Amino acid sequence: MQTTHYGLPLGLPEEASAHALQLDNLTALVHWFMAVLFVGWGIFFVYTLIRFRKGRNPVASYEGAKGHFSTYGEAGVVLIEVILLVAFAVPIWANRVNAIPPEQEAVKVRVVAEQFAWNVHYPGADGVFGRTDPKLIQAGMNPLGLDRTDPAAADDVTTINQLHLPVNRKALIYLSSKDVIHSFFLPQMRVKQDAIPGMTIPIWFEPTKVTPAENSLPACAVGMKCWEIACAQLCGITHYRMRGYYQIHDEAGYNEWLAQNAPAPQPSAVAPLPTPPAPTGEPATATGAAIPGQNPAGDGGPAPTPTPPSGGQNH
Ligand SMILES: [Cu+2]
Repeated sequence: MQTTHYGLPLGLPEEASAHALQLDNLTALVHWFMAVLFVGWGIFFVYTLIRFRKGRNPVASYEGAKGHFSTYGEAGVVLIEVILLVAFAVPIWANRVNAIPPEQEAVKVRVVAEQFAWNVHYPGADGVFGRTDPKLIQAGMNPLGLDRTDPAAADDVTTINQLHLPVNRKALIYLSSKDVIHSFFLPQMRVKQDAIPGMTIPIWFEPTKVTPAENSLPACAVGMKCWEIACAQLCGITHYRMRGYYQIHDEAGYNEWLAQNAPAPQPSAVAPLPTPPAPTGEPATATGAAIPGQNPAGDGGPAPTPTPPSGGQNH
């Protein structure tokens, strides 16, 4: 099972995305390059110990080296590095990272990191993400602040710490964070990107392998062998347990998962109508007690607004 790249057993997780092999080959190449530099400079170091030993050079030369060899050498190194950067690194980066596929070609998902979880938002059948509003965020109930009254939000699927994607289709993830800098890491996809508050960063990749059964729920939970969404940025006191899991399905399995998790269509929208808001004898106390507990922002202003949705969710 152990694979090698240019003769090196890197011991990396399996390659399950289209660009994984290229990335691993580059990693191996860089290791070989480092080995050559290490040996080369090691030999040079030993040479200087012998060549400039005290016995042969009792008095240090105050004039130093003559000639232009070192100048040419340094200019040569700069030139090679410029070529590596301009001719290779920048174009490869632009192709792999910045060439974001058109939305209609890709499966698009929003991932919003927070201390200490991954919130995942699918646009649903209409392909449009419903409106979100920080004022609607309720810990546990609505961590994304999704406005279910928005028509585009009616079919949206949300999950916590679960990402599901189809194989052989480009995945386009819009990554952001609610609080601090996190890092979204999918080891088998060879994807790692910082999530930065105030920014929405697109990431794309193409899964090429369906997650093996032993790495899929429920089997993987027992042996802790799930394909993991790891947070690769120390983000707070329980950073270590900021772990989600992700699963790559075949097309049918993915559609089945989506269908199973799609919200029930009409009843929730209809429910508030026949049930008018109960007249509250002590509005200030009742709403005041409910809102701060659910919403850390504690926006006391629009007190009547949060009441109807919570009545609707009871149905
Ligand atoms: Cu984190």
